[in-house]
Amino acid sequence: DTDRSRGLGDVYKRQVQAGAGMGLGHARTYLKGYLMAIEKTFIMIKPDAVRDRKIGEIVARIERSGLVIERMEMTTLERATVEEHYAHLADKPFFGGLCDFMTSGPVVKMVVSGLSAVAKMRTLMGATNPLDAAPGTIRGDFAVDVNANVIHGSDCLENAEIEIKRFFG
Ligand code: DAT
Ligand code: MG
Repeated sequence: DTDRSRGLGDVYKRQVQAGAGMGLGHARTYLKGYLMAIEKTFIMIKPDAVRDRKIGEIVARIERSGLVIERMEMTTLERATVEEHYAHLADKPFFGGLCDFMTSGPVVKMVVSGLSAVAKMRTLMGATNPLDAAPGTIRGDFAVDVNANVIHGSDCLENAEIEIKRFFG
């Protein structure tokens, strides 16, 4: 997986070199790309999508975006792990139902890497509430209910690191 990350960097370096002969506007675009970091984010296909046999379509969208799936495993989560993962929502009325849902069947957990992988995956996923998620996003296309919204993705780089440790050790 290190090799694949390095490969991505090389592609980008070539683009930056190609940008050296361009005008200022293009050069700035290339420089911005060069400064974007290759990140790792934690992604989980939730039990509703696994039950509905959407794993393949969701994985295809992630790969088609140019991001790289570095690790992937199907597992059924322990309730304690879910409670820790969603601790920021512990005082919400839906917390119990959320933990029931997340332990109701297997999930597919992943480490996904690439340029700005955290934000890129949030864009691919769409808004938390599928009613607000744009068509073309994973939640917009595969979910109708905030109680079963198909996919999890880390919301920032710091949480990505914490979540990768939590779910992959
Ligand atoms: P996200 O999953 O987009 O990061 P979050 O961290 O705020 O959103 O919430 C985690 C999950 O909790 C979310 O994916 C679905 C559930 N959830 C959030 N708000 C909810 C609500 N108002 N009613 C029911 N479930 C909700
Ligand atoms: Mg969240």
